[in-house]
Amino acid sequence: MTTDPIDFLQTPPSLGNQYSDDHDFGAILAALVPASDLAKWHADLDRLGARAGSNGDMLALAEDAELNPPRLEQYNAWGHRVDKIHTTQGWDKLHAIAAEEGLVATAYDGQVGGDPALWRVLQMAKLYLYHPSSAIYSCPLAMTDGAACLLGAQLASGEELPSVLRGKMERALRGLTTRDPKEFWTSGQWMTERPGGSDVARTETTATLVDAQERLYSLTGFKWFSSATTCNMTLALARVDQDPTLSLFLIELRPDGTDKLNGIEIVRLKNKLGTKALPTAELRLRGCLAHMVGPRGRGVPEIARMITITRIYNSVCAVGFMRRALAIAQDYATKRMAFGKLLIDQPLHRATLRAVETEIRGCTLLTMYVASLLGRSEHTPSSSTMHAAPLAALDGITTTAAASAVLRILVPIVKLYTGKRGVAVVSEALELIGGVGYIEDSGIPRLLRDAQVLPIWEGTTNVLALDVVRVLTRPRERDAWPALIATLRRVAAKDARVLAAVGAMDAAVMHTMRAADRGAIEASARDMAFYVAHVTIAALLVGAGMDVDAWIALHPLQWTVTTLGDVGAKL
Ligand code: MFK
Repeated sequence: MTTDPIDFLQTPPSLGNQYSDDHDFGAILAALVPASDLAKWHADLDRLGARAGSNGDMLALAEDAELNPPRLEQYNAWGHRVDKIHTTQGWDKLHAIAAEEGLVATAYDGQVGGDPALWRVLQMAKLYLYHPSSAIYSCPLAMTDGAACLLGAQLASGEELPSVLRGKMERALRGLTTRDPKEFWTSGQWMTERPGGSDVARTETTATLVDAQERLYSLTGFKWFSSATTCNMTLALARVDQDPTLSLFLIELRPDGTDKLNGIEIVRLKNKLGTKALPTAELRLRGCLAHMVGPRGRGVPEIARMITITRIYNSVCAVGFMRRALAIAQDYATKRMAFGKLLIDQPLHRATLRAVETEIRGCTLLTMYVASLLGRSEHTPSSSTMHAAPLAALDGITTTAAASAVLRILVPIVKLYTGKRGVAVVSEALELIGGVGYIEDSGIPRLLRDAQVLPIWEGTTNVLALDVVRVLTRPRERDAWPALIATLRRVAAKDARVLAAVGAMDAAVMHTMRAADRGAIEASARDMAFYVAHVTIAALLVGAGMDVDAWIALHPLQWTVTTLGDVGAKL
């Protein structure tokens, strides 16, 4: 039988099990976790990997959420203000799946068993699988986890709390970390205001004392970017009286259990470039009742705990998107013929796929290593983890303090690097698919639009690069850099080239920090951060026994000017 050429129809790409098909990810987990623990996690990860693929249930739910974006009903037929956000079944079911799969709970409830220092690795592995098929339900989960982390630390701090507030915090923590979809709470994180997205010190929202004993305040102001206003609670920054610094507040959005909002008006939903399924709103606060959490005037350092978590989520989401775009491009390359060969057999196409794969491997290893450090900053690792997890055995980070020091410098690095590379990698993969990759209902353009939020949300590339400079210069945080260098030396010990690159990076960064001109230091911050990311990833690849040559071919371990213009070259 012959085929009429005008009848040609391309077989579309499809997605298999997003866990078991991803060999690099398996190798990365094997470098971070003892084999016996990984074997116990296998069924859990395999099930979620199947749910996220073409034969699973999640993609149809995400499609429903994307095609039926949230709708704000501000007034009812009788003219009463109702401020109700309507979401679709797909979005609501993705909430339920997040709870059932323990996307947040895995890091808290101990259900997985084994060494608690490893729970974050499993949790972030699940997020990596869930996120690209979730229509960005991962965004509310990031804030939910950040809030759970912050409230948990506050409750455990030994600080005397008013009984009503303690009860509310405990109830919130239970809701944020449950696996029961009906009881599962999500949290917001209200920082951004009209005068400041990055410079949160410019917050205009004011807090007026209502009841000193209960630490109860009334908040008035305007929050400019509040994602998932469907959440149960939020943590918000506000200024008490004329305080020079901000305080942190816990707000229950609908405290009486009805739809009635707590002194909050939803002004409008944002019309964003991407993340269309996610209800992001502008809010006016008028007499919103809120409890102060943490010491007065310490709101920014308090919310920094939450930001650490959301920045790690951002990185996992970036590598999840990169991998998804590559998975589609790889499968397509085995189905699409051009110039007499399948794309996968075309040398240049294949080389481009390999370069993309190399970038993703490096980004994912760095991200999951940071997840392992987060776990070890929360729980002292057991001796069996330190012995049997290959990278932990090499890095020798056995205390929560040591893990926290390295984490402090690597969180802005991993966030800025993966956020930025995420857009480039997804764009490259889209190009590898060709014209159909540019067509809306292929679903691929959505990946690119959504990836573009990642270098913005939770701090832009420049803001994070300047955070790295602050860590390098702030006396209290100055142990972070030497801790990172010592770690990388241990991890890269087997490879003389990479070991030399770690030494050269230490010298170059220290030299830069000694420059008299603060402006010159700041102007070089971004290139420096990229350089640190490249060398750190090379060291981790050596430690994990993965292909470091391909990485170095892509990123020679030198300080290069990555920004537009020549600011870095002036140094
Ligand atoms: C996914 C879908 C999204 C939908 C669309 C959304 C679009 C985007 C919407 C947004 O606006 S997202 C929000 C973007 N904004 C940010 O993420 C905030 C960026 N700004 C920063 O990260 C600033 O560096 C920060 C607000 C954290 C601090 O700036 P400041 O006010 O200059 O504070 P400073 O003086 O650096 O630090 C104050 C204290 O906090 C210090 O402690 P001490 O008082 O004890 O010395 C710092 O050590 C501590 N601190 C600051 N950053 C920290 C930290 N501690 C730990 N980790 C950090 N990262």
